Amino acid sequence: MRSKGLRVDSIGGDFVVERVKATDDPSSVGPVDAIVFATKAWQIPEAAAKAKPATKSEVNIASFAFMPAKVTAAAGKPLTFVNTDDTPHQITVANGPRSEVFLRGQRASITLDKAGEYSYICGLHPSMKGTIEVK
Ligand SMILES: [Cu+2]
Repeated sequence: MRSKGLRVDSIGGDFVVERVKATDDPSSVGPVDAIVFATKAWQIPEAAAKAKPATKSEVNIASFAFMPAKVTAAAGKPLTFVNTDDTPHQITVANGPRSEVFLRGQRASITLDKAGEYSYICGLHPSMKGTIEVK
């Protein structure tokens, strides 16, 4: 698949998806349009454990974007942001808290105490936008 793409034979018409990201590490995939999850039967328990959704609230920052752009957090619990960019970032909630500036590989957390929907930006790059729904 990495070299030839993914050929799909379909009654709606055959096609080839030319750019396919094939990996054995689901955590490295990031946001995608669709996932084909293929594994050998005896590897199901191991593969399923790797594909488990994250249980804690965490937002990744990569290529000047928050992923996911909209996240749900629990009231009163810290929401953590992980910077994977080479650039520093700073979480700035509209009419709310602001994180310290944090660098590549660093984490920053903010805590929102009241339920509601909050918009936030990067204080250093205001075009970076995200939404936090606090429940
Ligand atoms: Cu930034």
